[in-house]
Amino acid sequence: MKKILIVGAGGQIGSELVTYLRGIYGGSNVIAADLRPNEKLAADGPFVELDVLNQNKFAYTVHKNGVDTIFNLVALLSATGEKNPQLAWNINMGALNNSLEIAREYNCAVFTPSSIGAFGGDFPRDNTPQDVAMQPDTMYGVCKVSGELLSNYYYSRYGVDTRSVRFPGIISNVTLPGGGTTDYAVEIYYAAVKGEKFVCPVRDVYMDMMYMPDALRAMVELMEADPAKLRHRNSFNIASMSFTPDIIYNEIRKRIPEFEMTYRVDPVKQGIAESWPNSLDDTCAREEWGWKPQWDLSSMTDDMLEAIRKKNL
Ligand code: AKB
Repeated sequence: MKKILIVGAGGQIGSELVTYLRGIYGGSNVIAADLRPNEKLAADGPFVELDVLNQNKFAYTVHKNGVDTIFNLVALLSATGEKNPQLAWNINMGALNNSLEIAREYNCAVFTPSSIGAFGGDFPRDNTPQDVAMQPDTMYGVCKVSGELLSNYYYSRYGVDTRSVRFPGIISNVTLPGGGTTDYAVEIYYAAVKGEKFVCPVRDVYMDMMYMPDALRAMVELMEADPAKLRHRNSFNIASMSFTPDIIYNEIRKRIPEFEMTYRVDPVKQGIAESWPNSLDDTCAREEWGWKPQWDLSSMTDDMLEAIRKKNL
């Protein structure tokens, strides 16, 4: 990776990935692109206002800057996707299709995250294997499975170096997520620090989660991995922790005993959460490129509370 373009850079993952990659590869080698202007991302490196569905402008940006790696982070998430499935398909698949076509033309590697949302239907909920039938119930999941297949196709048919992980819910303290089923696990920390009662939209359901520093490291380690060792490409199960709302609530209460949580279940989010794995088996990622998480619920909770307190909200 020498010249990197991150599309969808203004989102929850992108806004931190830009900083992380600039720290590794140098500010001028990491171009951030987003639909909307973003002063923060433009402050310490190149920034392009880009609608990824505009294939000509996307291709021009890659060509003009000699880009060799594209991180495609454009996506409508699971809960938003259910409000407007056609829009979710057009954006999620349009961004991926353009990324792959441009990568084919300009010889780029492509990283596109898949998700625990790719699973659905009848499959083992606990320790969900890497390779299992995937019949997702959401448009987000349909896009993720289609994206995995399309990315593998571009690799086998055209030799495009496509790689991906199935992200759990990502927990972070820089940019808020939006429209996801796992968003509660970020929002709960903000409520706790602000001294507010948290109203949780899902109940008694385990979902895999991951702290952002592990997610950032996973993307770089996979993209830097020796291709000869990869038996899978799109997409690897990765895991670090799995909990229910009660479990994360009690972890926060160990530090803030007066914190209160109540439930107002959102049937759409609850249904989605129940259709996803309780926990993933990430053996293949561990064996093929050395994946190993560094954060657990307790260390993440300490770090999240400290970081959010510093924001003086
Ligand atoms: C969502 O909840 O939709 C996402 C995801 C797990 O992919 N955070």
